[in-house]
Amino acid sequence: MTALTLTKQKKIKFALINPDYKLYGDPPLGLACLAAYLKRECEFLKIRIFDQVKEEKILESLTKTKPEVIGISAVSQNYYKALKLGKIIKKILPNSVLILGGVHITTLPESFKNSPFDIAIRGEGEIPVKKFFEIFYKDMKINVKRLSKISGFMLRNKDKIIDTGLSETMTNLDDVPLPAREMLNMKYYQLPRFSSKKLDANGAILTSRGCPFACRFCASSLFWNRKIRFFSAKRVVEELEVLHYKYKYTNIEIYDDLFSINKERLREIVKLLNESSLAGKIKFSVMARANTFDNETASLFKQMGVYSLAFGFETGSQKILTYLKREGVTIDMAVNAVKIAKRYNLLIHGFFMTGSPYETREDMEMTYKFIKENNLDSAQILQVTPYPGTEIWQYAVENNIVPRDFYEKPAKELAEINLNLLLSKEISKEDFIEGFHKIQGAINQNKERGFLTKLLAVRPRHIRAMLSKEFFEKVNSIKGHFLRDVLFR
Ligand code: B12
Ligand code: SF4
Repeated sequence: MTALTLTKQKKIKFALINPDYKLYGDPPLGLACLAAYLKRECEFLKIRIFDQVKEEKILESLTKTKPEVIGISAVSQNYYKALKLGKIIKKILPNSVLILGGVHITTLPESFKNSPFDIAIRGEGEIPVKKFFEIFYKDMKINVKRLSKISGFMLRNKDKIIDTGLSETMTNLDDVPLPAREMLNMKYYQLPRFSSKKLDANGAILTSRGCPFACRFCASSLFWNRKIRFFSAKRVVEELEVLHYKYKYTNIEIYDDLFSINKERLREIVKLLNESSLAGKIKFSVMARANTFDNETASLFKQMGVYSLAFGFETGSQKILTYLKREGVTIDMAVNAVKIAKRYNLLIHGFFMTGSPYETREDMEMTYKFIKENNLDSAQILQVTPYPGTEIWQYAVENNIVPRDFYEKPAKELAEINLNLLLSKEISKEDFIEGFHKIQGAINQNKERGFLTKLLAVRPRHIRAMLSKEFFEKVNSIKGHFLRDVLFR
């Protein structure tokens, strides 16, 4: 790699790529936050985000514009795509600096060694990437000596790999500007969805970063170093105004792992929202955690305009719940959370997982019963997937269920059973399949009810949106995903 040259007046071109191309995708808010922050902090940058762009088109554009720095974002599930794209980019643009960021490399840093990336950023991106560009702007080459003193970097020094650990995080999240949605392909995130209340498009917002808990299957708390930080209530309402007035969303999904954990902030959000011109104009769906959900939270949700709650119930078996989420979380808390939500007339979606270590057919039966008895409005069951860095991953690797380079190849589609990934030794494959289908049967009964109700809500404008050129282009490119994505997400 040779040093690049740049006249001082010229801007450094920085391309940021989300390798997922998916019908009904979700906006990559992490990239949009990073871009907004860099735009403000590094005026010498010319940033472009590639989201919802096919690989051929990305490569065509990169070849033409030759950005000095190219960054790819990846969670484990799409790491193989980032790897493939990175290898091609390295061949066609050997002088561009290629950076990898996101959850995968943060939780499985060993992936860096045999990858085509020059640098990787581990953890929150804003501070290390800003520092990288401040140094890069002066030298126009990777200054390993200086970068190796900054946290958050993986670097190459001849044959050696340097890992400076997790990045420094922003102390005040409000210092991150509103996500640069104007740089995203927003039209793809404005299609009507069957999962929304009236089939409108779903907007998305993140009002905090992190989680203090330590569930054995979850990479999130690990990524954020088991800490949680919040955007202020004022900043949250400001972003909601943009989502509603600029992007016309009336349904908004709050992506946070634990939106309601800070009650004081929740009260403030409800107050500010109801005092603003947005009062009553937005319907929200949020994630909630059963052991932190109570009457006051439900009441605040109701006042705010929340109509749907998603709980990670995971299982109906106390033994498996204690294994997955550790001590202190009980099935009774889950049952109680359902009762409270119903009392406040909130729709309840339950996430469940099965195939966990130590799970038996009897444990699966308890999950089936939980779904049946609690009369949830909708639910989803997925097979437990080992994500790097988690205890479940460690178990899967130690028991030779997954190789360490598992995510370098395409993973099997979700919603399909993958018997090679069955983590429990206490259940036969046949019993697992039978149990899984039984649980899915209970869920589908609910889905059919919901689907028929929603069909009745279809309006001409939804049909018009679905008949758009882009819609068909995307459907054609991913036929297999159509029904699941459009109808049942
Ligand atoms: C919202 C969310 C979703 C949404 C939207 C995803 C999206 N497009 O953003 C939905 C519901 C669609 C979703 C789907 C999935 N998700 Co998700 N999701 C989240 C969640 C809750 C927040 C993500 C987020 O926006 N974070 C906030 C931003 C600021 O962080 P960020 O995106 O990581 O970006 C920062 C840094 O990583 C870095 N960075 C990111 N990219 C780059 C690139 C470069 C070049 C650089 C330098 C830096 C950099 O800078 C950013 C700013 O600081 C996280 C958990 C969490 N709280 O983080 C899980 C999480 C990321 N999801 C996870 C998973 C597993 C999935 C799915 C695979 C689930 C599934 N089984 O289908 C899919 C994969 C979809 C995909 N391809 O991204 C796991 C990832 C685990 C792993 N090891 O990969 C997480 C950590 C949750 C968990 N329980 O473990 N997800
Ligand atoms: S599953 Fe939810 S509560 Fe558990 S560690 Fe992950 S984000 Fe936190």
